[in-house]
Amino acid sequence: MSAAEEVACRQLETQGYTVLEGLLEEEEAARLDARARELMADRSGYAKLEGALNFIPALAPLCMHPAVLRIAGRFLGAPFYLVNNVCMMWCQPGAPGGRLHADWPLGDVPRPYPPWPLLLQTMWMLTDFTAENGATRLVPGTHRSGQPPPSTPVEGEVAATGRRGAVLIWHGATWHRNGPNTTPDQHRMGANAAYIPRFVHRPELWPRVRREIYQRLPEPLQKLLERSVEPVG
Ligand SMILES: O=C(O)CCC(=O)C(=O)O
Repeated sequence: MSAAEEVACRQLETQGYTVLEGLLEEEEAARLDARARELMADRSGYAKLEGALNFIPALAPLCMHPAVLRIAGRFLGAPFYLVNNVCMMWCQPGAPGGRLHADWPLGDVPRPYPPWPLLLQTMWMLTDFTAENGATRLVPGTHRSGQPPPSTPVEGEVAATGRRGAVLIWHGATWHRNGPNTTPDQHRMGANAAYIPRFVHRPELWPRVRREIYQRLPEPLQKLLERSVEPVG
């Protein structure tokens, strides 16, 4: 693991999230952003495209980026899996902020939640993420609370900002939401890929990868998706 990855792991342990800059070429991030926008018709403010690997196979290198896999291995043990295919999350100008939450599968888990992650989340920044354009907001340290967020306002939220090509990684128990996009004209596009340890498995919840797409993916990514591919026939 590189020194930057060690720092990222420490931040994940203490704050529940970290941002690694410059993992993806800015030009490639811009291409993926443009492709996602072409495919997404929803202009309602905060739009999602689930199962995006089926439509944008060029997302594959993000899902199996070696730095992300090393960090995921540290927190999830081996083997771990990619669960949600990939979900594009587009925060359009004027989009309202989301509701603070902890991630699946914690809604089904007795409290206090375990300290180790049942889900490790990544959000690839395909545009710059700024405090104004809807960068994901997180409440540092809340992954250690063992609880979901209260319904009352919470102090100490931080916007996870970064340049196009950075990746935000968070422990699924860290309270978070998309920030509001208060700009008139700046878009925020993220590609979300989530990893689970072997003992967490609910394939019926996630968009399966189409078999013809799966067969063309590199072998390491096929392994990460082997429980998420469409059945034969
Ligand atoms: O789009 C965002 O910044 C937030 C995403 C989110 O809340 C989630 O993936 O659980």
